[in-house]
Amino acid sequence: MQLKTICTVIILSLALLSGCKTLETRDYVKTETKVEKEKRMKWWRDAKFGMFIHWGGYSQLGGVYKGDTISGNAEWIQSKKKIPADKYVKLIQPFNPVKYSADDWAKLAHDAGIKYLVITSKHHEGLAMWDSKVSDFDIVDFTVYGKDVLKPLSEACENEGVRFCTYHSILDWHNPNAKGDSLFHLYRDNQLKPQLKEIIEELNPAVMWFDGEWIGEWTEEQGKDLYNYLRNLNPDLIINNRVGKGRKGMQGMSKDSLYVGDFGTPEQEILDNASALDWESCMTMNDTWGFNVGDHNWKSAQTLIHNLIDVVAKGGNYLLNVGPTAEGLIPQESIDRLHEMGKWLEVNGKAIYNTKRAKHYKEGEKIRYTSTKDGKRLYAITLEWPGNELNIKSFKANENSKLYLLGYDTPLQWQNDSQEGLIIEIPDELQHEENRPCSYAYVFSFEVMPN
Ligand code: FHN
Repeated sequence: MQLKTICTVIILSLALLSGCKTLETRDYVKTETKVEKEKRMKWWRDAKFGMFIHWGGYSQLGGVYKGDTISGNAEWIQSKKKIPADKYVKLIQPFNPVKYSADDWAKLAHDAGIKYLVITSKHHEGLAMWDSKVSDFDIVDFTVYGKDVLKPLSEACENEGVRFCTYHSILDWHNPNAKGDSLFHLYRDNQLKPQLKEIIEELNPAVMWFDGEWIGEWTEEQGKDLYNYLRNLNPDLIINNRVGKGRKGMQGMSKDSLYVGDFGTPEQEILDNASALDWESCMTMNDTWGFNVGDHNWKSAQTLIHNLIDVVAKGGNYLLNVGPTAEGLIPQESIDRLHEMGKWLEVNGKAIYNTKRAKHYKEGEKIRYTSTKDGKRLYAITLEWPGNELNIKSFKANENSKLYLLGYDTPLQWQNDSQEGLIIEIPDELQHEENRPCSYAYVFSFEVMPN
């Protein structure tokens, strides 16, 4: 055989082999090992705090239709007001968020101590928020704005060290094929899956967060198929449990471990107790996900910080929502609260990020616990100022441990009392609010006595 022929045969064989490789698909649902899963989930488990962003054509309406402001979820306005599809598209077409700055949003998230951001790539209304080649019903081809918003945000997030993730609705009010069993496969195969492939290839989200899975057309089997399809495109991808049918109503945890998905998704609530399963509580700051001009029912910064602490002590993540306006601005009320959270985390982040559940997650109503991964250091987080003395019954400090209030340099005096437990003395100067390192909640850190 001539050298040229041999080379051609080798090149063709290699091409064939590499071609075969791309055709290989793995059933991740059935075959992923515990070690592989631990490795994949690590960053997410350590991150603890994420930002949810609900932004789409519905933001153009801001919860108002024909002069009437709806209460609650403004992203549902099309359904709540029974707006016919042809009329709805005309209402959202003028969407033109000229004040949108991906850099500002990513910086806001970063400064708030947020480690990952989950934005709606498509909500139930069906409008794709990136330049999709699969459909013209996207922000670039359909709205006045005519520009992609997700790509710039994914880049800005990367610059700020915030992981970019997407939310995607399985249900779709726009595509006529998405309703009814006989045509659903056309929507699934010609829009849903190709669009998700585009998102992975162009935006590389770290998490794909599904929703709208409750429709009758969607089955657990399709959920498993979609999960495997996406993981084969990006093996590191993390996917929530709403990709399948496991979610137990709003409580959001999966009915059992046979259901597909990497983490449970309690919505607008926090689990009553600690859980060893992966879970993330998603919550609004007021009473709506998408921007609603009439919703002023804002949770206080204190409530949001206490929620974050409670969730983390119970072993979960906190995904806190903002609903930007049609102009592309995150409401000032949300910005103010995120600043407060950032300030608190700047002082107390050690007790939140990279921690694990402690042996006890709480003591009474006002103390929560977290622990370093090695279990050697405990963080006792009090949800109110403890006064002159803090008494802890659930843990003792190690003999030679120094005990600190995070943000205050001088070690505190303490003793392990055989009857009372650990007693921490709090200096007089800290009794004055202005001398304390932070507000809202206080972290006492010490080496814990093993038992
Ligand atoms: O219907 C949606 C709602 O609009 C919002 O997106 C939340 C976020 O978790 N999920 C829904 C219902 O579970």
